[in-house]
Amino acid sequence: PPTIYLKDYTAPAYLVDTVDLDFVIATGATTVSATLAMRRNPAVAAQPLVLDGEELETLSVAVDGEKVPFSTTPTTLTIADLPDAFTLHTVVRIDPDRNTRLSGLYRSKDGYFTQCEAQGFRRITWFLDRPDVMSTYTVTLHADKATYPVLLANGNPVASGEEADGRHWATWNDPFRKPAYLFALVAGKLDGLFDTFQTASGRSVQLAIYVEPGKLDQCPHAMAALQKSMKWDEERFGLECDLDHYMIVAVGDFNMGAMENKGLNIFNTKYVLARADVATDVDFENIDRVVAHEYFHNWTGNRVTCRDWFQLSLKEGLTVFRDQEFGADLHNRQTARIREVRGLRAAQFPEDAGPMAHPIRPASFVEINNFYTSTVYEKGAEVIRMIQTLIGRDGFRAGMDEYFRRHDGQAVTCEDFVAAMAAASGFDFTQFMRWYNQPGTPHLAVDSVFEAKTGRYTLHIKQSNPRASDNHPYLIPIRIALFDAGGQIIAGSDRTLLLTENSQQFHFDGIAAEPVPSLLRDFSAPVVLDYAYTPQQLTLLLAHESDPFNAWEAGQRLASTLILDATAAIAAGQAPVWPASFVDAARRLLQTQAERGAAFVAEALTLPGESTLAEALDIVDPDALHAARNSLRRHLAEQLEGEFAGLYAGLAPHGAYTPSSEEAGRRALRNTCLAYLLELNTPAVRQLALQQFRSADNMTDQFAALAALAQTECTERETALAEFYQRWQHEALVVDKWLAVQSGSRLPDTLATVKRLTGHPAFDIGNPNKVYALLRNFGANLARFHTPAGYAFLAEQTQLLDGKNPQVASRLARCFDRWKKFDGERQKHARLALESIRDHQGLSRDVLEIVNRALG
Ligand code: HT7
Ligand code: ZN
Repeated sequence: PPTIYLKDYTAPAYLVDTVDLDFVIATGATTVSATLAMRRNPAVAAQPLVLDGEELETLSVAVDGEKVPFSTTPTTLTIADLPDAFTLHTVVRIDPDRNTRLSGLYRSKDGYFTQCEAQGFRRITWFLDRPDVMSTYTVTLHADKATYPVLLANGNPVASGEEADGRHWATWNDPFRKPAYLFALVAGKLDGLFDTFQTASGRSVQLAIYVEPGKLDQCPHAMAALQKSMKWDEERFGLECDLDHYMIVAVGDFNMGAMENKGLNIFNTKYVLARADVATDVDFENIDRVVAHEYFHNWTGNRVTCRDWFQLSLKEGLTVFRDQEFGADLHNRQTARIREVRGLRAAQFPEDAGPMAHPIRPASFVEINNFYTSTVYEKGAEVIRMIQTLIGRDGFRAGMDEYFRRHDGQAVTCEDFVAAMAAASGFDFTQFMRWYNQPGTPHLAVDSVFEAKTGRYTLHIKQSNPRASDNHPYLIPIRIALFDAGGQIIAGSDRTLLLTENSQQFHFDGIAAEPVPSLLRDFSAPVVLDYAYTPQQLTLLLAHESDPFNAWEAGQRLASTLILDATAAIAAGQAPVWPASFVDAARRLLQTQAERGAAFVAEALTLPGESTLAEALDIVDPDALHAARNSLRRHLAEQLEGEFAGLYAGLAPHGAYTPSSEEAGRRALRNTCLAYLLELNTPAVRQLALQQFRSADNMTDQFAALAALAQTECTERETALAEFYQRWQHEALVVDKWLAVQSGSRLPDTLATVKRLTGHPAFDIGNPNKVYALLRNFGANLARFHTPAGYAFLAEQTQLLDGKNPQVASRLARCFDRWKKFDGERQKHARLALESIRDHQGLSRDVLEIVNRALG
C-alpha cells in the first residue's frame, strides 16, 4: 500500500459549497442520492475531478442534469472536462447491514449509525473526502417509522412527514460549513433524555441524549457533564455554544470512544451510560472527560479544523489538554495530573520507544486510522501544556482568542496554532516546533554540584533523543524547587528553567547547605529525567514536596529502583531484598491520609505498572519482573497488615454512594488496602473481600473486590466471578468488566481462560468493546501474554478480526509493539507470530502497516 507524505500536500482542485443528501434506508440496501454544488478551486491549476469512494455501487452520475462520461476504480470516480462551477448528482447503493468495519454507515442493535472520521464518508457517497473541503449540508432520511422512529442528522430539524408503507422522513440542515468527517446521521429506536442550556449571551440550546430503550436512568450523569462542560468553556476560554441543538447518541458498537460530529455526537455507550450500581468511580470520571472532550471539539476541531490528517494533533492534543483541565477543575487537580502521567508512561512512552514512534505531527502514514495514537493525543496534550507553561495561563488564553480571531471557519495547520500563541504572547516558538516534528522521548541527564565556600549550587542538564533525526536541542521548560534538609523550599529557588541547549548549567546562589532538587515539578515536560537521587532524598521529597506530582514521583522512583534491582536478583536466582526504610515511608504515607487526601495516598501506594517498569530494562524477563513487583506488594502487606486493616475499617462508607471526588478518593484508598491485604491470601481476608463484593451498593466497591479476588487462586474468586456474571449478564458494559478482570489476571492459566472465553456467549468478536476487554487487555498482561502460546493466540485472533474490522484488528496487533525488548526465545516466537499475520491472505493495510513496522 502507498505511503502518504505531509510534504506532498496540495490544496483541493475543487470545492464543494453545498451538499444535499437523501438516504432511503431499508434492510439489505440503502440508497444515497447526493447533489453537490461544486466549483474549481481558483488557486489550483485545472485538472479532472477525482472523487473518493469505497464499497459504493454507483447507480448514476450526472453533471448539471446531464449524464456524463466518468471512470471508476474501486476507490475513485473521475470526471474530466468540467465547467468552472456545476452541480454534480450521484446515486449510489450501500449495504450498512453488512458493514462490519463500523466506518461509514452501519447497523447496530438499535438502528443505523455513522462514523466518518477519518475517511468514512467516502463509504457513504462519492466525495472529496478531505478535511480542507468544507460545505453546508442538508440531509433527508427516509426509513420505516415503527422500527426507526428517531431520525437525526447534523444541525437543525427543518421538516418531517409520513410516507407510504408505514415509512417516514425527516430533513435536517446544518448552517455551519464543515468537512465530511463531521457528518453524522442516526436512524433508530432510541429513548431520549432532554434538557436545555442557557448560554452566557442568553441563547437557549436544546440538549438531547439518545440511548437504547430502557436505559434512560443511566443518562443523567452524562447530561450533567455536558452542562458543566458548556459552562466551563464559557468561563475558562470564553467559548459559547453556537448551536440550537446539541445531541449525543450512544451506540454499543463503536470503534473508539466517541465522535464530535457537528451537533450530533455519537458515543460509545461506555462513555454515556452510568448508574451507581453499574459504573465505577473511574467510569463516572471518564464520562465527564469524554463528554467534555467531544463538546470542546465544537470549537477546537469543528469551528477551526485540520487542513489535512497530519495535523490531527492540532485538534486532538489541544482538546485533550482542555478536557484534562476541565477534569482537574471538576475533580482533583493533584491526582488528575498523577493519572495523566501514569497513563503517558504506560502507553505513550513505550509507543515513542517502539516501532510505531512518530512525531505528534507525523510526516507520513499508510493508514491514518493507525495514527489516532497516544502520541497524537496524550503527548500532543503535553505539548500544549508546555506552551501554557511557557507563556502563562493568561498568555495562553490570549493565544486561544487570537487563534479563533484568525482562523474561525478555516482548516489550518499546527503552525497556525503556534503562530497565534506567539503573536499573542511575544514568545518565540521557533525552537519549540521541534516537539511537533520529532519522534521519541527526550532524556535529561542531570548532575548537581554544591560549593559550600561560595554557596553556589549548580545543576548541569544534558538533553538527548536517540530517536530524533538530528541532535538539535529541544526547548524544554523544567519546573524546579530546591529543598533544605528540613523539607522546606529554599526561598527563591522555585522557578521554571528553560533548557535550550544540549548541555546547559543553571546556578543558584546564596545556598547554605547542599539542597535536594525537586526536578520537573508537575511533570512540566514529557521527558525521562535521570538524576542520581539517594533513597534519603527521595524519602524527603515524598514526605515534604508540596507539589503533589513530585511527591508521588519520589515514591515511584523509590519503588522502581527496588523492583528493578529485585528483578535482576530473581533472574539470577536470588531472593529480593526490601529495605525497612521503604516500608517506613509507606507507613508514614498511610498515616498522612487526613492531610494529603485519600486519593493521593491511594496513588502513592500504587506501585509502577509492569509495562512502565519494563521500559527501563534493555531485555525484559517478564516473569522475574512480575515476581519482583508481586513480592514487594506482598512484603508491604505483611509489614503493614495492621495499618491496611485499620484504614480499611476506618474508611468504611458512611451513607449512600455519591460519585464525588472526595468519596471516590476514600473508596480508592480503601480498595487499595483491600487489594494489599489479599496479597496475604488468608481465609479471613478472602471472606472480607467476598463480603464486600456481595454487600456493596455500588459498582466501584463491588468491582474492586472482584478485581482483587481475580488475582488470587481461591474458591472465593470463582464464586464471585460466577455471581457477577449471573447478576450482570444483561448489562453489556458490566460484562466487559467481567471479561477484562479475567484477561488481566496474573493467574498462570489466564491464557487458557481467555481462549475459553472467546467461545463464551458473553464474547463477540464483532463488538470492539468486547475485543478490547478480552483480547487487547490480555495483550497488555505482560507476564501472561509474552509467551510463545500467547503470541500465537493473539496472532490468530488478529487475523480473524481483520476480516471483519481492520481498525480494531490493527489496535490488537499493537500488542506486539515491544516484542524486541524480550529475550531471544520469546523474540523467535513473536517474529513467527508477526510473520504469520503479515502473510495472511487479504490482510488490511491497517494491520499490514503495524506488522511491517514491528518487523522492520
Ligand atoms: N475525533 C474522534 C476520532 C474517532 C475516530 C477515528 C477513527 C476511527 C473511529 C473514530 N471514532 C472517533 C474522537 C475524538 O478524539 O474525539
Ligand atoms: Zn478528540
